Amino acid sequence: MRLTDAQIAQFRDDGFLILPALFSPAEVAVLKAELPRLFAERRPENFREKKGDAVRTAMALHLRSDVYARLVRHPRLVGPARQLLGGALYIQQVKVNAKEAFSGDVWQWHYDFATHHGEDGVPEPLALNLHVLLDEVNEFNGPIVFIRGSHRRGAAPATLDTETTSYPLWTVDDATVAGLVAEGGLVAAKGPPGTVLIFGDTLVHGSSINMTPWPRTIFSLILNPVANALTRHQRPDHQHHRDLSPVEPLGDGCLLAEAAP
Ligand SMILES: O=C(O)CCC(=O)C(=O)O
Repeated sequence: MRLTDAQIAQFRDDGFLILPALFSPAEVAVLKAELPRLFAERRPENFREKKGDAVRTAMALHLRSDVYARLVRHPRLVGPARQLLGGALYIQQVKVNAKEAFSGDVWQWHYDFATHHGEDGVPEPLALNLHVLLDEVNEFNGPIVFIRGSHRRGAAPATLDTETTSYPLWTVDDATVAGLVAEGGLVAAKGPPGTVLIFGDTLVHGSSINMTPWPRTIFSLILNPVANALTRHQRPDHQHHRDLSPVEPLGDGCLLAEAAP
């Protein structure tokens, strides 16, 4: 899978790409079938919502599931990342972010590099966040909202918020968000299951609560150049993996290969 020149130009301009239905319904079904078992596990990699017991984010899935071990090497994710970044990339973080029906909580306005730099000492904002929507995401069930062009501002001021949700996050203040929104506007990252989102490390984004009857789960893979690796190890491995082996893509049919009889 290769991005077109127009898609690369759009990524550079907007700071993100939305690629509808890149994974098939059969592939998404294989990915979703793993989640009940993974979410049921009581372990530090599963962060639960502040209120209630629902899983908010489940990490290190490629080390907990053969299916996700193949997804992190999928050419439809690794191919575009290599095109945009070049060179050797390591698997920095792997998770599924869930928003359960009626209760999925907010992700405050933030950009990922604030955490990658502030917590892990990553030198430059080069990492890419590659998402696969595992449910239909619409305007109602808590889509990720991007501030178009906000990546161009670079690293905005950020402060660590340990109160709002169960997951500590370096967040951007309201005045900065207002200015960025006035300049670039907002885009809700909606689409059918299998849609891929790609966004960079300084793009400001967030999502509101899910007050609908429709659960929303999204897979996220962060790939970072080996040459730009973490320099601090204060967070656990599942939040920023220490294995800097360059990721090598598998074949395009890798998700369905083992599912076949
Ligand atoms: O799942 C969400 O709504 C937000 C996820 C997010 O902000 C991230 O992966 O950086």
